[in-house]
Amino acid sequence: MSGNEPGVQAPQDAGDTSGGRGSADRLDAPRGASSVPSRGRAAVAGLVAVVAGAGIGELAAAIFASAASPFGSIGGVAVDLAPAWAKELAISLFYTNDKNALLVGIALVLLAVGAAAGFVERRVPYAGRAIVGALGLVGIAAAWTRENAPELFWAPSLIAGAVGFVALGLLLPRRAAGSGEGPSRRAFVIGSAAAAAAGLVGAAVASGIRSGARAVQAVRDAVSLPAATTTADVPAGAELGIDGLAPVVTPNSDFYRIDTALVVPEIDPASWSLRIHGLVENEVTITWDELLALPLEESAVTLSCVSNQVGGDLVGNAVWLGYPIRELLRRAVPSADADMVLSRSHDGFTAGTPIEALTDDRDAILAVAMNGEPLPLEHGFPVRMVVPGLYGYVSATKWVTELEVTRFDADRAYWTDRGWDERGPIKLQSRIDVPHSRDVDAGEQVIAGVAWQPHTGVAGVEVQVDDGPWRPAALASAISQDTWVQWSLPWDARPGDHVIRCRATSAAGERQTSELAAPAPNGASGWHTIEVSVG
Ligand SMILES: Nc1nc2c(c(=O)[nH]1)N[C@H]1C(S)=C(S)[C@@H](COP(=O)(O)O)O[C@H]1N2
Ligand SMILES: [Mo]
Repeated sequence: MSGNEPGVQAPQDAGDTSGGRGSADRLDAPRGASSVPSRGRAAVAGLVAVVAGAGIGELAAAIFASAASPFGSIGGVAVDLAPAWAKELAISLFYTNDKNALLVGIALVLLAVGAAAGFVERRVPYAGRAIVGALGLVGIAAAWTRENAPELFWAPSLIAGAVGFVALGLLLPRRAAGSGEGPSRRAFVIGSAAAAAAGLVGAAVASGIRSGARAVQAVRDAVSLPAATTTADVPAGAELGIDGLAPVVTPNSDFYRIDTALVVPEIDPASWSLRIHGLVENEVTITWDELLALPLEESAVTLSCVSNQVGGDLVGNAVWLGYPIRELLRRAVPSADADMVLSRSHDGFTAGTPIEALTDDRDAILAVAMNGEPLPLEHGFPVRMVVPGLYGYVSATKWVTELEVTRFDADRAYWTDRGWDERGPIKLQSRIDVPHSRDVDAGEQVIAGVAWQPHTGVAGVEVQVDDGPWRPAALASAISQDTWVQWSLPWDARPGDHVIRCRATSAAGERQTSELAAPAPNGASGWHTIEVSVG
C-alpha cells in the first residue's frame, strides 16, 4: 500500500515543524504560510479515503445486505450496460476470468477517482469530499437497480461514501491560510495507514463472512437426490481415453461457466419456486419439494456458449437430472399464438426460448442435478434449464424462477436486447484437442477431438493434413444425438511444419461450413485449424 511507504521515514521527521521542507511532490505538507497540502499527500489521502470507504462498505454489505454490495452492484450495472462487443472482448481477453478483470477494472477506476478527489480537495475544500461522497451515491443508485434489491439496498454504499468523505476530511484538514501547518507528517502517515488498514481489513472480513455464510452451500451439499426414472447410460465406447482429449463427460469442476452474475446467487431451495404465467390458461407454481417428487429423468446434453470461438472450450457435456418442461407447460396450457417462453432467473437474467423447443419431444428439462450431484451453485443451484440444441443464452437459464409464456414480437431477452439473434440454434462444430502442443514427435501419432451439434447429432468427422486428402476419422460411440462425440485418426507424423484441420458432417447430412464467422450475433463458424511442428 503506497500509504505505508512514507512510514519508513516517519521517525526522523516526527514532530518536525521547521519550515520550507515541502517540495510539491513530497508527501509532507509544505510548512509555513501556505495551508495547501502537497500533491503527493493529497493523492494518498484520496486513495486511502476510497479504500477505507469501499472496504467498510463491503463489510456493511456482508453483515446486513449482501445483495447490495457496492462493488457487486456497480459491477452488475457495468455488466448489464456493456454492449455485445464488450462482452466478446472481455471473454477473448480474460476468458472466464472476465468477472475478476471487471472487478479489478472497477477498483482501478475508483482509486483513480479517489486520487483525483484528493487533488481537488487540496484546492477546493469539500469539493474532493463531495466527489468521494458521490461515489457512494453511484453505489446506492446501482444497488437500487438490481433485481431482488434488499430493503437496506442504500445502506452499504451510504456508509462507504460517508466513511470516504470523513476520511478525506480528516487527512486533508483545511486551516485558514497562514494559521500554521496541517497534521504533522507522522500524524498523516499514521492516519493514512489506519484508513487503508480499516478498508483492507473490512474487505477481508467481508469476504470471510461471505464465504462463511455460504449456508446455501451446506444446504446444497445435504440435498439427497431422488433416483431417476430413466437413466442416461454412457456407452463404454464413448470415451476414447486419449491423453489431452476432452473427456466425454465434463467434470463439474472443469465445466465452463458463463453468466452475468458477479456474485453467485444463493437460493435456499426451501424458498425457491417456479411460476409459469403469461399467455396461459392456468398459472402454475411449483416448489422444490413438489419438483423433487415428480418422476425425474436423466439425460446427457452438451451445452455451448454462443461466444465460443472456433476451437474454443466454452462447451461441455454433462449428465443432467430433471423434469421435462413440456409437462409443466402442458399443465399451464399455453395459448395457440404463444411462440416464446421467457425464462427469468433470480438475479434478473432472461432467455427467450422458442416454445416448440420446450414442447417437442427433446429432453428440455428443469434440471436439479449435474453429473450425479445437486447443481453446483455457479451452475444454477437449485434449478436451471437445459435445452438440447440451443446456445445457452437462449435456453440454459440458471437459478430459474419464472417462465413467462409470450411472443417473440412482444418480449425481448437479456442478450437479444444487446444485439444477439433471437433464435440461437447451436451450429455444427468440431475441434482438434490432440496434438495438444505445437511440438510433436515424428512417428506414429494420433489426431483427436470432439464434434457436436446437439439435438441433431454428428455422423462423421474428416481430417486434412496440409493439402492432403480429407480422411474420415473414427467416431467414438455417441451417448446420444444431444451430446458431442469424440473422434480420432492415426497419423504418421513426418518431420516439418504441418497444418491440421477438421470438419464434421451432421446426422442430418449437413457438412460443417468453412465460412468464418465471429461469435456475434449467432455463433462462430469455420474449420478448426492448428499448426504443429514435427521434429
Ligand atoms: N441466470 C443466468 N443464466 C444463464 C446465464 C446468465 O448470465 N444468467 N448465461 C447463459 C449463458 S450465455 C450460457 S452459455 C450458459 C452457461 O451455463 P454454465 O455456466 O453452466 O456453463 O448459461 C446461461 N444461463
Ligand atoms: Mo453463453
